[in-house]
Amino acid sequence: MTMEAEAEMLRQDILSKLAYQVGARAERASPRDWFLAATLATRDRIVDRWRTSADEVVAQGHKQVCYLSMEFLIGRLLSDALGNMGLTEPMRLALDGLGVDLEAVFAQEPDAALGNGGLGRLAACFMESMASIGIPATGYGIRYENGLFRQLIQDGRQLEVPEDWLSLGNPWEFERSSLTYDIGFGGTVTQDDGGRMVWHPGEVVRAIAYDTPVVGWRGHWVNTLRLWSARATDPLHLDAFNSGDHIGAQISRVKAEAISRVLYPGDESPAGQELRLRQEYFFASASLQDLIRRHLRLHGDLLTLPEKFSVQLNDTHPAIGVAELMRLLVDVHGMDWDVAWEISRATFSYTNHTLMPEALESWAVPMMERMLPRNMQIIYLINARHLEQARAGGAGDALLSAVSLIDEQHGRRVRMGHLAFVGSHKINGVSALHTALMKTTVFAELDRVCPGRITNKTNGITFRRWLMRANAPLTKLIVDTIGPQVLDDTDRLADLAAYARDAAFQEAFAAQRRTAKEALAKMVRERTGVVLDPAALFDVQIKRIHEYKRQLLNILHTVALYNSMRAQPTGNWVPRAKIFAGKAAPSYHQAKLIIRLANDVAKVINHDPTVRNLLRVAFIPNYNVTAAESIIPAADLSEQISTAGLEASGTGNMKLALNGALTIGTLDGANIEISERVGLENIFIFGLKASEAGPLRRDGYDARAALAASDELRGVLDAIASGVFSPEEPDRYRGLVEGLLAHDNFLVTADFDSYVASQRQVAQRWGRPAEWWRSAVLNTANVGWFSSDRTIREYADEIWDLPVR
Ligand code: 26V
Repeated sequence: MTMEAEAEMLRQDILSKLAYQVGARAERASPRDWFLAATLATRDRIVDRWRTSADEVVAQGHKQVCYLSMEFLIGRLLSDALGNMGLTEPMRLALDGLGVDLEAVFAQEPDAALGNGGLGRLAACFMESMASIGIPATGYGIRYENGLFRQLIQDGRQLEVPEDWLSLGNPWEFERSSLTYDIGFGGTVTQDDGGRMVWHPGEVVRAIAYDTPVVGWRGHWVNTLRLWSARATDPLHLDAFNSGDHIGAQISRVKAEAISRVLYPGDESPAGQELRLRQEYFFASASLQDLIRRHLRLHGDLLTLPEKFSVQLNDTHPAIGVAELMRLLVDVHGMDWDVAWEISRATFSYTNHTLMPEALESWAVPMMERMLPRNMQIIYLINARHLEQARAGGAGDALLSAVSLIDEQHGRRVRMGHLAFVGSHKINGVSALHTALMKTTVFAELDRVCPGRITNKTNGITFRRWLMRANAPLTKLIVDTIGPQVLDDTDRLADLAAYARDAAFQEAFAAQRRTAKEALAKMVRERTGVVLDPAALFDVQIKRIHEYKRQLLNILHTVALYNSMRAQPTGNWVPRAKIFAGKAAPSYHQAKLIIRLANDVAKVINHDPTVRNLLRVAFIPNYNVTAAESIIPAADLSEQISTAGLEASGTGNMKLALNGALTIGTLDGANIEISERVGLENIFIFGLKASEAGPLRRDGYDARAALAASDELRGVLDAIASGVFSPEEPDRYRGLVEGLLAHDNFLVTADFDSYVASQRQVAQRWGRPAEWWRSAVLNTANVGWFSSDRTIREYADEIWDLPVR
């Protein structure tokens, strides 16, 4: 079909959707109406492939993946879906003919922020890659009515307001009102005459499925993202209502439906609340009940479950599923315990995303007993057998208490990481370093008792979203240079290396960057009032705000630059724009203080005429997937400066390098593997290594030596502590600076000098454009391996035992 013919058909469909589904007239349709109509027309085209994909799974009996994740940070879907279907240009043409601008339509779509950060975005990239490779998969999660909060910056401070992505309707989802499962909570457990355990829940909540199609590259395969929404089983609570207790009737409904109301906004610090455990059990149970129903329908016999399904646990959030699958197999389906355990372990595998001790989930035993009495009994049974085996293998008391599913040290808690580990046949880390550290820290003892299960799967990103869509002009340049095969095989990016020294190519590469920077400068001006010079070096740190990620180190460097520039305003400075974006957990006071400091520093620097053409600082509010898509193509320098050993992988590091930003970073997470591929000449590595930082942190690092040795550091900390950036409240940051000197847990002062020295090399390289752009091109050329298609192939091969087509 010609593009014009395709566009004409789309146009007719859009008009029909507009009239009959949106109920609007073309003459008076709002941008939102056009978005709905265009999306519905796109969705129709995906649905046909969705059905043929599902039919093929049935006909061929393919093995399938269930990806269980509390978070799917999918962002906007329309441009992704059109791009993968090859319909972007036909759609542009179709809308042009109606006097509607495609980009304006894209801008109408709310950003679905059903996740906090890296873990949730990884789940979204994986879903796209599984569809692109043609691996049958279902993503299971929660349909939060409110995703991650929207961040406002007011007087330099983070303010959280609710995000209501569903308020105007969601044209992507299909409500499956007949696909529901009942989820029990509380109550009692009895034994029936046959000896079977019977759970009588005190409360039952209904899970309703909402399906969203996930279309792969070139539209060959479509998978499903199935998100559960909570409903009261008896919404009116008629008994209570009729007896006059109108309020009581409402309360139980509200309590049930609260389960899918809102995403927990904390990342890396476990929310001890009951609601969180209710969310986890709710979605794990619904997903596993659905899995069993699907398996029985297709294959009839639960004994073959691991041959036909693999269940990946995305961190410990769905780990209660290990006990739940046992409950379903043994109690509900009457299977023998040992057989059920074999099947469970062969079905489950678990990905760990963080070693931070405070992020390892554990639940108080009394709460588990109250909320999930039968699951708690099952956990005890699993633990008894697990400890018995360990003892038989020669484990002594110390080892037994370390590998026990119950932590007896901290008031009896269930260790969810241990439960996931024991219940899985494979456990993976997300970068080579992270996996190695897993083996020597959190899972050292379990690795001894259950050897051979730990494996590495270095993270990846989908190039469709993070290169082709986010940076269409660069993609076009690449395709024009090395041919279109690169669109289907990311390894072909390596062919760009031949052009790294080519002056004309460098110029074209730099011109693309310049265009993206102009667009970002416009956005920053509109959203913050800060004026950025597109000719300046755009130095970018975008990620959740966390002490271990060390935005503070970057701010200290900003102040160091400022001090030096003011001391020598006519010096030979490289103009820089320091760009920050990221959200802090609402209860994470230190992280919020860092946001405030960044904004206060920005305010003073941006108003100081001495550095007007040399230094600007912008904090872009409300960082999300959509913001990332416009910041990443405009970045010259990528800040990946976590304390070594603490960032499990990072994936923003990959997105920025792919788009040709140079990394300044520590030897942490996937930075190490990036440096191995781009070459140490094309990356700026500084600071302590994990092998040095780990012991230093454990033994208690003393910042005073670093302070005594560095005039520059003293100058920076003095300025901040004395109120240079908070003149209206000079002591605002005194505590922060004193805290840093008293207990610098993340070794900010230890790495400061090395970081500043490395930043000087950055500036020198920028001053030699031919070298800079050569390095930039080599970054893009050498990171093809970080495609999530590669990661998924490794999972398929080594964890899921799936043939990859
Ligand atoms: C943990 C918790 C703890 C309980 C309360 C709510 C909550 C929400 C999210 C998380 C997980 C945060 C872990 C996370 O996002 N880790 C990141 O995972 C990325 C993908 O593997 C990886 O690249 C990052 O280095 C890692 O920080």
